[in-house]
Amino acid sequence: MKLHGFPPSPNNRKVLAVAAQLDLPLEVEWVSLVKGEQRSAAFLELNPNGRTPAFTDGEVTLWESNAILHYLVTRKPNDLWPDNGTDQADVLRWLYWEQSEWRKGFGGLYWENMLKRIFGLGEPDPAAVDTATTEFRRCATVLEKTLSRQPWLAHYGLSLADFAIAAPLDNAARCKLPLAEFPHLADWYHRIAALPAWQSSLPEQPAA
Ligand SMILES: N[C@@H](CCC(=O)N[C@@H](CS)C(=O)NCC(=O)O)C(=O)O
Repeated sequence: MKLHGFPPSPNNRKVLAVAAQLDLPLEVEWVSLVKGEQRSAAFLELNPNGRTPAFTDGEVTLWESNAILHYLVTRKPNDLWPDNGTDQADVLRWLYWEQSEWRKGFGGLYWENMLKRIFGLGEPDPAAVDTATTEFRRCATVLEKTLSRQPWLAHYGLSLADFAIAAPLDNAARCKLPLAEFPHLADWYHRIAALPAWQSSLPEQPAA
């Protein structure tokens, strides 16, 4: 199994962490977003969207990070994907939310406070930082409410949803995500970050 991607970015990071948690061997072929390698002809053969990650396993080629997570959990028995339909719907709800809402929740601050510098596009714009901070707070409030009632995002226990949604929080300090305003969310992230699989799959971060 091979991840073709840029390990530090959240949609790639989650794949590395889930593979480590399941103890599945996963090779990594770096596709540098900093160098624009996601637009190379070779990468577009794997993912015509020109976005990372792409994933291959023998004849199988997949893109969309959450589909890749689902592929991984079907490889061996595990608890990250539940076996009854109600719990599956609970996990899926969070995976869809991650792609539709959470992406916007952290994405603005990622861009302003980290990615602009990495791409040499200048300093954060204060007005954009304000808007992005409001968006982060909107999404973080949803997580905070859930995590004030239960230890993990899905009712039944630790699941793919936790791995997918925790992935961007590795860069909380660098991106100035106001995580400390959300104590249950911060505590949940620290519990995930303490998992041996999370630690063993921590990627190298690009320099600004
Ligand atoms: N829905 C896609 C999103 C993929 C995505 O946005 N990947 C980012 C990195 S996290 C990327 O490759 N961006 C580079 C670009 O858009 O040029 C997934 O979950 O795989």
